[in-house]
Amino acid sequence: MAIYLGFDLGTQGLAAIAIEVEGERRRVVFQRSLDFDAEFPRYGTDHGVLPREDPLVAESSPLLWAEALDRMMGLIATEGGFDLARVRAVAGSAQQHGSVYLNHTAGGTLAGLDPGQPLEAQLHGIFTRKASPIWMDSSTAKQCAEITRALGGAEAVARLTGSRAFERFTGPQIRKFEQYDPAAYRRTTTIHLASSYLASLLAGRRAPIEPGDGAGMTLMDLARKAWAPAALAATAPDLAQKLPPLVASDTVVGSLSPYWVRRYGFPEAAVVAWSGDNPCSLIGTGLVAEGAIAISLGTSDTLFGPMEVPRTDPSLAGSVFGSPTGAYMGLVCFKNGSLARERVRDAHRMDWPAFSRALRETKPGNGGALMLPWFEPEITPDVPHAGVRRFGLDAGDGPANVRAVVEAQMMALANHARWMGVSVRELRATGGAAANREILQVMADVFGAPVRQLKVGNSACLGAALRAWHADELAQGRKPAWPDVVAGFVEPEEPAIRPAPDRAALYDEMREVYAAAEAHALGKGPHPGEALAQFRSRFGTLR
Ligand code: XUL
Repeated sequence: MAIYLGFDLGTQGLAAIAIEVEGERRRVVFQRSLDFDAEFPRYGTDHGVLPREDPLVAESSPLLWAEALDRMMGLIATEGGFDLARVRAVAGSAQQHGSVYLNHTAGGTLAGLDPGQPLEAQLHGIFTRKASPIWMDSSTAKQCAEITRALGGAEAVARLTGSRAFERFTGPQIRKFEQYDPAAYRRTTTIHLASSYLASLLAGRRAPIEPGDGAGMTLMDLARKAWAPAALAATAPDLAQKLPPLVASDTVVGSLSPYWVRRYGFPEAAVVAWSGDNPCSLIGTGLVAEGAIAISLGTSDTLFGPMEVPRTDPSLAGSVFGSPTGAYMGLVCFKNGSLARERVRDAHRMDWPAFSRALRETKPGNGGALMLPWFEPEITPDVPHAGVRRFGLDAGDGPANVRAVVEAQMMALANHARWMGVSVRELRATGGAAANREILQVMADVFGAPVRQLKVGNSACLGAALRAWHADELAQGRKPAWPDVVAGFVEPEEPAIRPAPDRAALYDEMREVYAAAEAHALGKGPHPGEALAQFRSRFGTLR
């Protein structure tokens, strides 16, 4: 029976999954994750991010990612519990936007890796930039403004690429690199995304980029799924020569290189183009047709759903990426996800059970106490400098702060997803915090819709494995329909977490108050004091 492998390079760790498929028989046979801070302490990362003085800069190490991939392949070989010869194809998911910069020696090094030596030890000479900027970086406001100006304004950029120029997107990051270290930029022969870099390590050659992840670069013409010459010209010189080609998401880009075959005994299985974690999660949550949305509660909180034709967000807060199905996906991304929840948990010396208890023991609406949870600069809305705001909320009141951070996150998700125009009948929840039913209860109440957990918690990793299978079927001349590919893996768990009917009016009103507080904090509206007082007079007694 065939086995397909999926990897997920997250911000804080690397995960892998193996699925077994034959006809109607589908099951997960192996799942494992490696935490960067705990398992690879010599890199000195904090939650997967290298220490930096400038709070706007966020970088990680491409060597760490390679070492984690090597360790994971070894674990699959020794602890997978299946005959490696059964592995037919491998695909991956990676945190989006992050980039890796290689010199002219990379091709030869990757093709000639010595299976007797660890991978990481052989890669030191291939980089023109030691650290990789990642999606949490918000240091490129200047470059975003320059690119936006050159392309005729933010609306024009969004029309062309699916998103306005965001600071974390790869194009502005490349421009910054070229401006700060033009000599190293000139020495760079290939600029990879984290996804295409890891696919290259597996295939032993330069792997292409696919449109799901390519759309997060401010460099791709979304409608044509091709590099946009005007965007490349607005970003950095000679960029066209440095970018790998764009290929369809279901492309087999090579096979596992001799390194993996000889070092661990893998077969020459197909390596399928890697994609971003959000596009892979779309598949792993079973969202292969328009009309439903999922929320991923991970290092970033994201809300996403499939789109047949791209509709861009008039407020320019959201993004449109390619879907691995060949269609599109809408996405809203929040930087203050799990790390903000952790900050509140830690500030009040709680563990996760105590955090959940705090949610159970506090009342919906929090008696009109409100938080803007900007522990880090925020992506949605655009908040360039960190700063938590509290309205009627005592910073020392642990349980109230727990409810405030979760209610704020859910209201922000709901408010900023309106542009996608999807009437939410049901939500699928994924990511680490989706295991927490109390958090999902707040989600259900705020959205006024049932929330379903999924059997496989890491939907990005599962989505990668399903993409491997789908591409392998195509390569053999079959035409598997996406609903058949995901069937048996993505059915939500029963029972759903249902919204309490008496909370609908409360959260409808509270979402308006939250929007007013947000607008005020951004200098776009009056103090929400009056709106809050009205809300408290109607719902405050619930405390
Ligand atoms: C999406 C985004 C994050 C990263 C990390 O635009 O920046 O979701 O993909 O998960």
